[in-house]
Amino acid sequence: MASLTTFSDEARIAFDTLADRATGLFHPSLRLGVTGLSRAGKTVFISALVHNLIHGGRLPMFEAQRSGRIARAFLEHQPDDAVPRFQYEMHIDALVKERIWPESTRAISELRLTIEYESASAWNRMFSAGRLSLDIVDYPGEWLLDLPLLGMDYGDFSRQALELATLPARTGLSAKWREIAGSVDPATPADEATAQWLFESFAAYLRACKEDERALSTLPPGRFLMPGDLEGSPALTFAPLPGLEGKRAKPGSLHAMMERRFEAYKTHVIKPFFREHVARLDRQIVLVDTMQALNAGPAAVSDLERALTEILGCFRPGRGHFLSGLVARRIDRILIAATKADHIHHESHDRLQAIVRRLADRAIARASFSGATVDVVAMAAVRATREGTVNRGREKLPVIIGTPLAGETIGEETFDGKTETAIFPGDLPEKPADVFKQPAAASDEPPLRFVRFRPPRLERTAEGVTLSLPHIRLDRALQFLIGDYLA
Ligand SMILES: Nc1nc2c(ncn2[C@@H]2O[C@H](COP(=O)(O)OP(=O)(O)O)[C@@H](O)[C@H]2O)c(=O)[nH]1
Ligand SMILES: [Mg+2]
Repeated sequence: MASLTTFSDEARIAFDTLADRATGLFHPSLRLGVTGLSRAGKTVFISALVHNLIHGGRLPMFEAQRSGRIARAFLEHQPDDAVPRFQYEMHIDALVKERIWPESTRAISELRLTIEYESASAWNRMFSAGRLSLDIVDYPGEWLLDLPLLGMDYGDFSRQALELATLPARTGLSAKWREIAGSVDPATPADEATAQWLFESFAAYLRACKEDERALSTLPPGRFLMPGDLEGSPALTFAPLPGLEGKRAKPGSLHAMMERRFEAYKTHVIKPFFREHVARLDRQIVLVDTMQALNAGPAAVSDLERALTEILGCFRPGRGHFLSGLVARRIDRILIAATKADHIHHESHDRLQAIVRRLADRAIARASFSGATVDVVAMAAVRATREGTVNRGREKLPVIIGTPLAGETIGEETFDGKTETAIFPGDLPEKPADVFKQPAAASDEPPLRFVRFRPPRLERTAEGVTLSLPHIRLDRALQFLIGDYLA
């Protein structure tokens, strides 16, 4: 007879789960991480996902919903008392009642959605309570990009920061900070005012990169851009120093003070975040604003690819990776989602998806990464536009129609936030590889025409029931992320 000890750990966990289910003592739960850089669309995605599940939205590609097996979905008390709750009701009020986009969040938050369903198989119906708790964790992608710092000491960090700051795209933005940093001697006695001064100018440079329209990738430390609740603490008041090669920090020096704070940042900020949040996730969606990168050009696309490579490495660190000792549970499915696809015509959706596929494949090939299934999707969590065609001469142009936000402009025209308008958004390249190439004739026109639209007006049925938020391919995303748990 096979003994239990021959089971692999994973089989054992599966066995435990089945036993737990059979005794009915345990409701299965699934932790879904939602990340992406700020403004990628995390808040909108979570709000739309929950709203569509609670209100029985149109989700034909989400099998459990299509086949009518979902009895109900409702919000419950979240399992972690120390994590802020995702402000679902507030965000939905903004979207649905006021037709404005919800305010962006700047830290981590969590929401538990419980789904009652009938299993498709008789076997599962016998063992499962037909109840799944989905714990959705929203956290800034900026924090994730900090993880590589765990593999560095203060000297490495300083050297790398200087290297990145002197790349052509960044020299101008970093000039002020480099001048200040070059004017202090690392061996001078430690002094709080100097530390503060260096930190301020370094953080200002990081913010300038973030705001730059060339869509430069985000540089660590992530909390310098998204501090959360640690703003002003010593662990967040440091900066890289130039010219440390081969030098050891003298006790009491500025160098030593910065080094200690950098180590504190790793110990008190990065590690707990990774251990308490990232390492506990079962599934992950990474939202990327691909269209913004496409508009900014090939350098921004390569930057995005680099960020994806780093992110994938964090989710499934391979053997010998600096994170491998910190991981208990491993993410087995990752969805990379290009958001805001409602800005382009559906004829371009497959092209957008092919571009993301290409980015993901290149990132997977380069990352120290294996074992998780990665899929991609081009989607809009909330669809703010409809489609139409406009005749121009003999040509029929595919257009999108929506209400641009007040103050948005195209050419000479400025919109008032009330008027609907048709826009020809432009075409994405047919061959995904082209997005990495510099266009033959450099033109000033970005490839896509971009306006931000107001959230849509919700339609009502004849009986006056408000329908759920419209979307593009949100159901596909759901099927990949949680479909198998409801089988
Ligand atoms: N049209 C459209 N705009 C979106 C969508 N998702 C996000 N946005 C836009 O992107 C902005 C940032 O989204 P948000 O969810 O707050 O980003 P977060 O910082 O990642 O939480 C919003 O204010 C919207 O203008 C979408 O599905 N469709
Ligand atoms: Mg947010």
